[in-house]
Amino acid sequence: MGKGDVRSVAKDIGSLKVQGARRIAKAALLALMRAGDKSKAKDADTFYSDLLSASRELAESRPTEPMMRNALSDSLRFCLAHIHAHPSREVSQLKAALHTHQDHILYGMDQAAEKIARHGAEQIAPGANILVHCHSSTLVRMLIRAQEEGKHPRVTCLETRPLFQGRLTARELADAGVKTALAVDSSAGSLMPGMDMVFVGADAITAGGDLVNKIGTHTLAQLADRHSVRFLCAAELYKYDPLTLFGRTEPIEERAAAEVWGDGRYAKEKNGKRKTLDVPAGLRILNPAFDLTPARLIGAYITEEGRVSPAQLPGIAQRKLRLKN
Ligand code: RUB
Repeated sequence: MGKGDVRSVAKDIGSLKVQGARRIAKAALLALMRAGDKSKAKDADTFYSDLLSASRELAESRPTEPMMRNALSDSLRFCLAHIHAHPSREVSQLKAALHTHQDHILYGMDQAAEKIARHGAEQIAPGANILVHCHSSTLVRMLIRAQEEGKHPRVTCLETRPLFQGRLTARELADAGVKTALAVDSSAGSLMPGMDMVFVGADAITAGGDLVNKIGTHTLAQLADRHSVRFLCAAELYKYDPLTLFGRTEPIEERAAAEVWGDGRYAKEKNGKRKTLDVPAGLRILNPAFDLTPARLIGAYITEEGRVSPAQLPGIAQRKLRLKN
């Protein structure tokens, strides 16, 4: 099975070469598809266990990504169901059926993103001032759609330390002709009174309707609440983490200290070259990648099924994931 491919995609996800829940889920699913296609297994059981180990390796690349886990689990479930339903079929037939199913998942993700863009654009008033955080492909698509519909939103992107994904958002929006500004994260408090809405993406949504998204999202939600600014989240239902229904706490990824310490102003010149100052002994650097915004601070989720409240979302998502009828 294409282990190398799986390993390198897992590495790209872990290093944020591939970032954002949707891109991560797609990259992981494509890696699993390629791994399945290349499998040399002669029987269905071996094929399934190969698929399972590839899926585990991919799922472990970033801990706070239920969209990836849901897409991988969907493939595994399909594979098992197919083996049970057709025990005498050749591995080649199983592979072909799985491939078709995975194509279907990928197509569904694109359709969902398109629907979210349409539903989200409806929420945007002409000329609205919108504050956004980090880089969400779902949100970017929606803002560009609003622009194409003639809404001409004015979007302010927060830089999103330490890895500055907000700059990526700013570039994509500016390239698409959206009126865009870029601001440092700590300006959020002073910018908030001038905003009509805050729009963010999602990495995970819990059974209680809480949102896990890029660190700083919770602060924005509190500020929005204080200034009576609408706080919305663009999220495909695949972001729901079904395990939280059974008491699992969504893990918050802790990333490397080097991302925070970096080589910003705390760098010194040495022989004409910039050199990062060493981290002082005993200094602990905190770098949680995500935080949790409680459901009560979220105005609505914009999903492929339309605008839903945080209380409604878990039930709707459970139906989509076929956890209930
Ligand atoms: C990205 C992030 C995004 C969500 C949603 O964090 O928090 O808001 O993943 O993205 P990171 P999308 O850069 O650490 O992956 O809408 O593309 O799924």
